[in-house]
Amino acid sequence: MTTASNIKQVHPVDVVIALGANLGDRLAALRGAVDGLRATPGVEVVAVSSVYETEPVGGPQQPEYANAVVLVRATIPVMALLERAHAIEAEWERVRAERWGPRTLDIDIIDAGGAVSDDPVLTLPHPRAHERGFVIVPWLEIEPDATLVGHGRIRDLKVDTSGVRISSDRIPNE
Ligand code: A4P
Ligand code: MG
Repeated sequence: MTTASNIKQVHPVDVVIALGANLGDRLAALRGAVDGLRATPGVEVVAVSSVYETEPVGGPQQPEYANAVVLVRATIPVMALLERAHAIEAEWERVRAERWGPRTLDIDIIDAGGAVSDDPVLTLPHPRAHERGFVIVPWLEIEPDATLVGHGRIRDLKVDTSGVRISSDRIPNE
């Protein structure tokens, strides 16, 4: 097994992070997540996508999501970034009740400099990212030439984007 703690990377590493929320004040949660990342020592927020209104994929019947993708440059290990992501989720009173269920804030690490890990604590790249319009569409907006390790250029992926609509909401990047 390739464990996440064994990932050897030459820092800094470009990390793609997906944000999602479908309970409470969704926009405040997405903005809070970016603020939390920006306040993390060793993390520089490089780009933030628009906010997208997306139909829920999987799980129980649940409200629409607000999704966005953030590109950061990190000089901390990716495991430390995941721990930080969990702490930010906890600040937003994220409750883990059921898999794929509704949540105030979800922060997923999609790609970390092309690293590959099958560690269940941190699987890289995110195993479902390549088939999810709510990840690929916002990512394409901020990084049109991006590749996803094992899947090639993200613009060439065959992804169902029918439930993904750009909104006029913005997350400040400053
Ligand atoms: N984990 C492993 N790899 C990663 C990674 N690359 N990034 C572990 C983040 N976490 C990772 O996550 C469960 C465990 O996965 C954690 O302990 C972490 O260490 P979780 O956030 O508690 O649970 P989850 O989010 O319900 O599970 P999962 O598998 O991350 O769900 P998905 O696949 O992210 O799906 N529909 C729309 N429209 N928009 C959404 O944002 N999100 C989901 C969640 C379902 N449907 C959605 C959306
Ligand atoms: Mg998650």
